[in-house]
Amino acid sequence: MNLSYLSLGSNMGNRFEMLRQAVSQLATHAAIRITRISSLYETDPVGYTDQEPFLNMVVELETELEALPLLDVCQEIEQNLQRKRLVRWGPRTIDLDILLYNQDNFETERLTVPHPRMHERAFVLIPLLEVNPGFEVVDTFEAEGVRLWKSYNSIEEFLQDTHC
Ligand code: PH2
Ligand code: MG
Ligand code: MG
Repeated sequence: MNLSYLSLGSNMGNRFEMLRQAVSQLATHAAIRITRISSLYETDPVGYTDQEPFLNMVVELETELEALPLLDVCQEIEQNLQRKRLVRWGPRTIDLDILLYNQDNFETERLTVPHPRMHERAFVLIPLLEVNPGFEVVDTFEAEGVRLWKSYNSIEEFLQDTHC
């Protein structure tokens, strides 16, 4: 079994519903078991800053899938949720990024693990540390621009929350 951490983000349309649908599609995949979810955070846009704030979260999962098939699943979910990306780092309905896959380090054309920019991004590190406080974060990072938005006691509670 493989352990992986994904970052999810949305800043277009019903951001909450995008995250909920994405987590629901991961959770119902036969080869994936979500083991923990972070709280949802509202975060100032990083990189390309002239866009709406994001909702971000991190999920921990166990999977029988190798990393590239897991990436395929992430990209299918992005397609299912009508992702349209016009600008690199620009607004998107949903973004699913593989942060970590076991202890692996590799770089292919499609995927680099660990995610190359995760260590400088508070919108990734804060929810990641919430899910697994054991991670050693290399540098002190700026925790600005990341606000707790909503917390859940369980994955089920999140998936059943249709009132946001
Ligand atoms: N994703 C990006 C670029 N900038 N900023 C925030 N706050 N949250 C994101 O998920 C995000 C971003 C590229 O994927
Ligand atoms: Mg991304
Ligand atoms: Mg991405």
